[in-house]
Amino acid sequence: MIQSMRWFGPTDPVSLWDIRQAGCTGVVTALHHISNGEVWSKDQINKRKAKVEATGMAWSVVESLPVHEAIKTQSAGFQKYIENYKQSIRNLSACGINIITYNFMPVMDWTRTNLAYEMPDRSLALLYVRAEVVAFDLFILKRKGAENDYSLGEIERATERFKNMNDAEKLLLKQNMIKGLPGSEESFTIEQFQQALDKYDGIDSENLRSNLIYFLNEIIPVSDQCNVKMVIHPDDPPYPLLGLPRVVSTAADIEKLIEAVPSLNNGLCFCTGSFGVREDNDLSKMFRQFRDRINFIHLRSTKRNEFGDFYEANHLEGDVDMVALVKEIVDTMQYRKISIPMRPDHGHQMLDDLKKKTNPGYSAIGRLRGLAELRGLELGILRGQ
Ligand code: DNO
Repeated sequence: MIQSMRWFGPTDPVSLWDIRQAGCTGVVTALHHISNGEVWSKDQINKRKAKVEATGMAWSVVESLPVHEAIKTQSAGFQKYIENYKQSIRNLSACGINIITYNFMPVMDWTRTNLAYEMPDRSLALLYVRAEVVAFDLFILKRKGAENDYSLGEIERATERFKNMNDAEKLLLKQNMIKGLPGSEESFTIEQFQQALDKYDGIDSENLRSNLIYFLNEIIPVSDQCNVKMVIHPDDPPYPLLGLPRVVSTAADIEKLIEAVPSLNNGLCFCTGSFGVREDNDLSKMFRQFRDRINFIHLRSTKRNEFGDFYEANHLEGDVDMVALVKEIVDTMQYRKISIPMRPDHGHQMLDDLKKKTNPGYSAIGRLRGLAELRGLELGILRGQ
């Protein structure tokens, strides 16, 4: 695998040299300073590329070229945003960058309720507590009709949880839900958040899927022309949230996208941490099924419980059978005769990073630990053949 790490650009507390010292040859980055919907110019792309290359690494993957909300809802201006998107693909290709990640999650990108969950070894992990999401929905956002989306048991657990939270905890939960985690393009006040949700009134999963397929039919021919691999990131977590549909959560979802737009450039960012939250997602099987179009890999594990909660485990622990999966990846790379870019996704905040202000999930040392373990695992598998 091409070992890479995500870099949020010049304001990231983790430097490119830190990433190089972690043993990476690839950098995953995006032009976060350009607002969502604008064209990425060749000039801006080349500037970023030169920064990365000055440290002896390559800009291996774009994560993400964001999809404007108007495209997801097909509302005013969406065609213009699609044209801009196509131009950004062309510009990236002209600058020699040919793997582009994006997602199609309505309103919110990845979501967690607690960004500092203490593990037994005192490192801090990211946690998702379903009762807290339900409590946010029912008692903070007070979304109309929210109670119809949950079972009685879920409402009871949420009520109980909310009763036991103090004001500071409630405020923190609200911020975690609406402020946007690192890499998310959106950040809201509660009123803006409700307005953003309202735009999905009347858009169910079939409408969203059809808007995604429309978008793919527009952009994949462009990526075919300029030899760019588009990779969609799955929903995180992989199910509907706050009444919003999500359509990239399971193998069946991916199959529908491929059936509609078969080009191999209509590809997948295989994120084990996102897919792995669902027990019905058989990761090794899915990897094999989509192996011809997986062109970027996020490796991470989660540990779930029966209530739909999960925390981010160490990379080789939790519910993801990482050994089986990396074997599958090695096999695929040999069959395709390529090396696929991979990044250790997230990591615990640990050691010296506990004293620092870090981007949740993206501190240096936890990711370095994950990468080192994964690198060893891959080498062990290769040598054992
Ligand atoms: C979270 C990330 C996501 C991902 C986007 C891709 O840590 O994996 O924010 O970058 O969903 O568009």
